[in-house]
Formats: sequence, C-alpha cells, structure tokens
Amino acid sequence: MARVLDDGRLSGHPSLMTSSSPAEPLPAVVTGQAATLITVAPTGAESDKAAVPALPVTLGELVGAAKQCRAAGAAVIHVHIRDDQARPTLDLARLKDTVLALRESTDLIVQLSTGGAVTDSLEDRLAVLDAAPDACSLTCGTVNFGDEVFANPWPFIRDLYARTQELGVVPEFEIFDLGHAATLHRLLADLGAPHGGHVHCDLVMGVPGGMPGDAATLTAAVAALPEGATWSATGVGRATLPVLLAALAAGGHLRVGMEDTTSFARGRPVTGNAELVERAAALACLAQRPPMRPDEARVMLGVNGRR
Ligand code: KMH
Ligand code: ZN
Repeated sequence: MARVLDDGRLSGHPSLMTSSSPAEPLPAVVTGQAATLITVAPTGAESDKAAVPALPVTLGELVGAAKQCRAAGAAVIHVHIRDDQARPTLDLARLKDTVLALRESTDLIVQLSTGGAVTDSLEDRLAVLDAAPDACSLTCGTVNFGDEVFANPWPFIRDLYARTQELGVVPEFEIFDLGHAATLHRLLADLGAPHGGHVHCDLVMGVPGGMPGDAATLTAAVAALPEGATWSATGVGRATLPVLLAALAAGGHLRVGMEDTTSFARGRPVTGNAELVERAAALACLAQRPPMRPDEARVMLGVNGRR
C-alpha cells in the first residue's frame, strides 16, 4: 500500500514516483511546492451499511478508517456518525465521544458535519458545535438533494456562523451551487472573519440538484469565492475523478471519501476509505503537490491546538 510519510514523501508506490528524485518525491517543505490538503469524508448520512458493508459506522470502524486515512495522506476528517442501528444521528453524547476518540487516536483535524441528514432539524444541527470539534462544515444555502431538499435558510446560516465565532470552531464553507458563494460574501460582510481568520471553502460538485462536477463549473465557482480564500473540491459519484483532477490542475485541495462515492471504478465498489485517500495522495504527488500534514493544515486553516 502506498503511504505518505510524516515528511510528506510517498512510499511504496514506485509507479507514481515522478519528481526530480528517482526514488521518491521530495517533501514540499524542501521543494517549496504547494502542498495538497486532503480531507476524508468517510461515512456521510446517505449510504446504507447493509448495501455498503465497507462503510465505517461504529466508533471502532471510524477510528480504524481515520488511522488508515491519516497514514495514506489525509489531514482533516469530515465526520457524520451513526447510531446502533447504523442510522445517521446527531446525538450529542455520541458526537462528543467521537471527537475525543479521534483526537486520542490520530492528529487529524476533526471537522464535524453540521449538515447532518436532510431529515435533521436545524436545532439539532446547531447543537453539533457543543461537541467542541476543531472545525465544522457550514453549508451556504439550500439545495435540491436528489429527491430531497437540503435546507439551509439564511437565518440558520447566520446563527450557525455566529455560534462558530463564539465557540472558536473553524468553519469550512460548503458551496453546492454558485449562489452559495454569493451568500458566503454576504455572511462575511455581515459578521466578519471566521475564527482563525482564514476562509476555506469546499466545492461540493455533482449532487443531483447542485452544480455539476466538471472543470468549467469548477473554474466559475473558484472565481466566485472571496479573495484570499483557499478551497477544496469534492466530486460526488461519477464526478469524483473529473473534479479531483480539475481541482489539482487549478491549484485547489481535495476531499474524498465514501460519503461522496462508494465506487472506486465502474463496477468496482470501494473497499475502504483509505484507498480513496491513497489515490488522491498519489495523484497529488504526481502533480508535485504532495499531501499536507495535519500540523501544516492547522496553520493554513487557522485551527488552534487541542482544547
Ligand atoms: N448529508 C447532506 C444532507 C455537510 O456534511 O455539511 C449534507 C452534508 C453536508 O453532508
Ligand atoms: Zn457531510
């Protein structure tokens, strides 16, 4: 298995060693190349464990996936949790236990989802921040979500953002559509900079009802972001690879994981989150932008030390 070493080098994957060194790519810190932040979204709220047995749904499975993904090159974990029946839940005690367990077993930045499932109440989604994660997702508008609606009304976005500022949680602004970028500008103009002072966005592309996952749309979305913002991109389902490649080409960062795709290739189910991170890390190394370590990501994102 290819692994990203602590200094950013890729080991164990000779076919992907393409830098000036014949053996291994030099770390970004030596070459001065920009590094690639890789976020893993291992679970999500949509896939069914019975249909996707490799989906991590218990705390043990989640921690195991987190460790493997860290070794493969991830620096951030975007977390949704499940109950004992593997159904999505926002149970606060479980969320707190999850944050602690991930902190104890990895140095990943722990980003809790405030999006939850489309059936979750706005109140429960707001309360996620009480689990004291390092970071959280913050979706910047309502979007059709397949046959459902992922509701993010403006007053909720405002309240959630104000609460991140109060509690010192770093938000990642989720952009499912171009109008969400306009809402992000409005939010920053109304309430000021996020905790940590840096704006980081994730373009979620290819959701049925949101923006499509192609290079032209990615370019337009990036142009609509606030100046100085960094961004990653996520392609859902068959948009996974086009978005990953377009994001690398455009200088962006990456989010991958079984929340977004359960197929590694046509007809070949994903066997675990680590192989998605491994593929992203290998492509980032090919692009001579090796994976960023969590400590480097903390600096970029303005995430403080452990609380
Ligand atoms: N599960 C989706 C309805 C987020 O995590 O912030 C929303 C979602 C976004 O996954
Ligand atoms: Zn999510």
